[in-house]
Amino acid sequence: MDLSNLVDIDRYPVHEPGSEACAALSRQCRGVLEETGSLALEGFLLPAAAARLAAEVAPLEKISFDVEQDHTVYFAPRDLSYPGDHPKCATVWSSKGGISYDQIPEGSDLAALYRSDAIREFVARVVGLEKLFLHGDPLAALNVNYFRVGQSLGWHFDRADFATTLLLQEPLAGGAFEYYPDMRSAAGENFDGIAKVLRGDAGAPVEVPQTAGTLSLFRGRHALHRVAPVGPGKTRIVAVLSYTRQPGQVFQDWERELFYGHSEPII
Ligand SMILES: O=C(O)CCC(=O)C(=O)O
Ligand SMILES: [Fe+2]
Repeated sequence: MDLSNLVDIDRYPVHEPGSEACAALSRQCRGVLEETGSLALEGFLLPAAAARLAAEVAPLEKISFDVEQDHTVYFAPRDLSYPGDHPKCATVWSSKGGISYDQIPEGSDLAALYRSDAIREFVARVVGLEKLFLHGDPLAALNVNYFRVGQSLGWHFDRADFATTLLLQEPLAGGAFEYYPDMRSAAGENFDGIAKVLRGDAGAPVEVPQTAGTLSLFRGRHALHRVAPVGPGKTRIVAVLSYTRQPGQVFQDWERELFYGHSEPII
């Protein structure tokens, strides 16, 4: 596909994976991601393309599936053998609407961008993998999330190695993606540090600079992160592009029900 109508290829020459320009960009991005755990490519989408992609999915907000839950930072059930303010027991609140891959129009630019070999190859290089595959699940592969006024994603760790998101519409107020790098490590859970964040005692988090059209890669296994509550005015609309190391990965029906409110593709 021709990425030049979507991506600012002068700044981000991802369209020619074999070129030295793309190799240099990938190396540079990989360095930033390895060093900070986060990479935000502002203006990855051309402004007109960002507006077009947002317009493609804005009408779908009304059919989005709302998920609201109290959960621990691990998304594991509360362990009541710990005190209430311990990270294993304390809960945070999350609320957002989402649509699944089957609900995103087949011919949309957003779906085309997700399926682009060049972009997938670029992401693989940046995260240091030889190859990535499109997620095999007909619902989970590509999602769009809507955070309306008051909605947010509470502090949490991801289970996946990395996440790839594309901000399509920035809120007028609030809704920042915030994180504390290296909050935990393979060597230590740092419950005290996490408890401080939950108490609001940890000092300012790092904020990922995201504007409409920003492509972000984030390593959230050890970085505690959240989407701050969105203020009034505009919904935060973000696409989540899922890639996997192995082909053919799918969700269980119960997982689809839980995340999307349906388990069979709708369209
Ligand atoms: O909405 C985003 O920018 C990413 C949210 C996030 O951390 C997640 O989905 O795990
Ligand atoms: Fe996350």
